[in-house]
Amino acid sequence: MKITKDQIFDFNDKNKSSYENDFLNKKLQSQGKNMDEIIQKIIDFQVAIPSWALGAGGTRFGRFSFGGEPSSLEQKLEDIGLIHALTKTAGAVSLHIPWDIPEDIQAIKDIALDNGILFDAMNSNTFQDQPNAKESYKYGSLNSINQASREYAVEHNIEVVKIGEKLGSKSLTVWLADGASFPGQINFQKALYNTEDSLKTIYGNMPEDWKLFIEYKPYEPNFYSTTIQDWGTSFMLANACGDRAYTLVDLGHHLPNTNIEQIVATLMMKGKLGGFHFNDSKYGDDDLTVGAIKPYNLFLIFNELVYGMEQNKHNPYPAWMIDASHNIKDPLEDLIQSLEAILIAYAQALIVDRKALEIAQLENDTVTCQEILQDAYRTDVRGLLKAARVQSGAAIDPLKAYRSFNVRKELINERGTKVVATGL
Ligand code: PSV
Ligand code: MN
Ligand code: MN
Repeated sequence: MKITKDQIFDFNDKNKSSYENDFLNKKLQSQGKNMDEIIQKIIDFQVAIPSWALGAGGTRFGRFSFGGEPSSLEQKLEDIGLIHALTKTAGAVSLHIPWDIPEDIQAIKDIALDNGILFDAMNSNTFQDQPNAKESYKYGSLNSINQASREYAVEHNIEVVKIGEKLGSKSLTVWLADGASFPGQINFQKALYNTEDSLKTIYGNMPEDWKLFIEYKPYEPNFYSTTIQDWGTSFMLANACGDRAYTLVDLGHHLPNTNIEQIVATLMMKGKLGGFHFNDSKYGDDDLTVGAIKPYNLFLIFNELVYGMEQNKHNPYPAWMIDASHNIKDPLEDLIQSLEAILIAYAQALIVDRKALEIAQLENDTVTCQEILQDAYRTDVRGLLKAARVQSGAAIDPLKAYRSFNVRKELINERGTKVVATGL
């Protein structure tokens, strides 16, 4: 199925009455801000969709089919194309190897081009043993005490880079399940040493214009220790690798109540925030829809991201990706909801009165500081998103358009009720 420009145009024509930005425009002008520039920033914000977010939902306890799931990489790209046609915010895909090994590279590139999709970071997989694997990752991969497993994992990452090069990707994300489930199981220092050594080898084998993103996570699947447990460990490893190695922040990879916005600020100040995975959580790495649980927290994080993007020019523009799971929802609807939450938080951060905030901070006027942030957070910025969408050719209300175009029904008609097993 393909959504045409005419369909979107007709939909927008029927739904155009619903937004009004005059009041907000006056307010922004009084702060010396230009609303058109803010709208342009919203249009420019593109978030990669991971290929594993499009299949049947659920958890390791069970997966539930909803019908019309993509059963090939081609179909996954088509699904992202649908989301991109509706939102104009999902112009990239993040692939996972070996879940997504492209058989015909040119054909895959053609489909991506046709749908306006770029290839963002490649993800390697050294947390599962594949059928016919020569070595096992049962006791670790890049950190393994077993040299053969380590080398096998390094080789896999180099292979992923090679596939990514053919597709036009420019970065590799490494997330490791490596750690220990019981005290005494591994030697912490040897595990960290081996991880650093392996990452340096991978980094040394990447093309000069590639970036390495090192993801951290405090626990799961190992429940006693994870070798790259926190941003500090990732930062240290990135520094050991070199200039083009960065830390990747995944919102779900923190212990409860961690001050993620402060981590963002620290990394950006040091020019080391490379990648960002969006999701939301109540307890741990729940991978819930972005903004579903803690939208104010998301805003505070975006507040630091916007500040960093404006102030820390030595920090590269971060690679944004959604890393959430839809569980019982239609994945395309869930991704549209996530994109909406991301853009709302971003727009709210863009309208923060930074000059007034700086003055209030200089005066130690804590009350005014809080008022300024909450004023932005409590502003309804959905009109800005609608204006951005009209300008970029997206649907003014992507979720409503998705339903009114009967996308899921069409996909079920085309593809039947297949279930895709890949995914987390
Ligand atoms: C596992 O926690 C995880 O969700 C990480 O966040 C990675 O980014 C993703 O899997 C893909 O490997
Ligand atoms: Mn992640
Ligand atoms: Mn995760």
